[in-house]
Amino acid sequence: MKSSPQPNQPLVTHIYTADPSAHVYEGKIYIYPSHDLDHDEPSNDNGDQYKMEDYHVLSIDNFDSPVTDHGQVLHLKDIPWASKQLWAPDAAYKNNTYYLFFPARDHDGIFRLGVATSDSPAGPFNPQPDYIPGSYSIDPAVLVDEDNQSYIYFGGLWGGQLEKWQTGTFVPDAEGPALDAPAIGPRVARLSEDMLTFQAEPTEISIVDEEGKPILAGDEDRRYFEGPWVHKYNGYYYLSYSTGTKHTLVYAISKNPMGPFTFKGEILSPVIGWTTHHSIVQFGDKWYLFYHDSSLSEGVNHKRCVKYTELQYNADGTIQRIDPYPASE
Ligand code: FUB
Repeated sequence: MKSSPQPNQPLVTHIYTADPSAHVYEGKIYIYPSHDLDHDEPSNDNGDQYKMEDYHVLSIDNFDSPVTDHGQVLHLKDIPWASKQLWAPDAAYKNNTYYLFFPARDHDGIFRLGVATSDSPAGPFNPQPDYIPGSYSIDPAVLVDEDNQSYIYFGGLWGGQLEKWQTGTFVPDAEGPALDAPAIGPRVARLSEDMLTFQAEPTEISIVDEEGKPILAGDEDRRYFEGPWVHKYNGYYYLSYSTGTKHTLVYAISKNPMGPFTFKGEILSPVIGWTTHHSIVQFGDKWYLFYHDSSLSEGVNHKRCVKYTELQYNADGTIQRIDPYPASE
């Protein structure tokens, strides 16, 4: 008999998985991860080693039940506009439809965001023929707010190409800002009612310190790198993300889903492997962090595994920092 997933342990070991976006649909937890390919080619800062070609969906009825792998739900070959690298996806539910949002490089090598639809949270997903007009970069995360308005957050530095979009158009050789200039922020756009297009051009989110001053590009402990996630708690929007080079997950809060967001602190200390990427979801009366590390491959950055652990808030709404490798294990 298959066993139930344990906190801080790989959810599955038969495939490499990463970038978990977890949601509660139909009373179960569905996890939408990247599916890392098992290869031994060299790595670079452009992320060429992340050459994923398909998506699987995982689910658990609850934390006492085994993980189901629903198999391949979308493949690169079925996405007309995409050429390679199916990176971190997210899912959303609206209009009696499940939407899978995902990044991939188009046929010019530029990262774009696509959408695929299904009538089941477990897929399979049917991709739209073209990418979302006006979309770029990576790591889409979608929030369907209580008033039914949907927001898409996205963007990633380095291999995610966000530096190249500072002017609003793609500048292939663009560099990041000076270290004492405001850091590049993630992007946000309201989604159309049918979830297939942006209502307006994406805007840049400002992340500021407690005094309202922008976090600077040289502030690697706090500046945005990739992997945005937005959840709501006690009337606040929590934007959490990876700092990239410092390998931590951090968060900032706002009363407005479009920002500005005020930096608050760290959620998850560095994990094994270069990347860190997560989602936060409520199930019953508890909150959970889904994240990944490279422990399953003993540290190979592009062979990762998805894990979960409980997340706790303090009385003032701040989040307690999580150690991914607690001493009791
Ligand atoms: O999985 C490929 C990329 O690695 C993701 O898009 C980033 O967030 C990082 O986890």
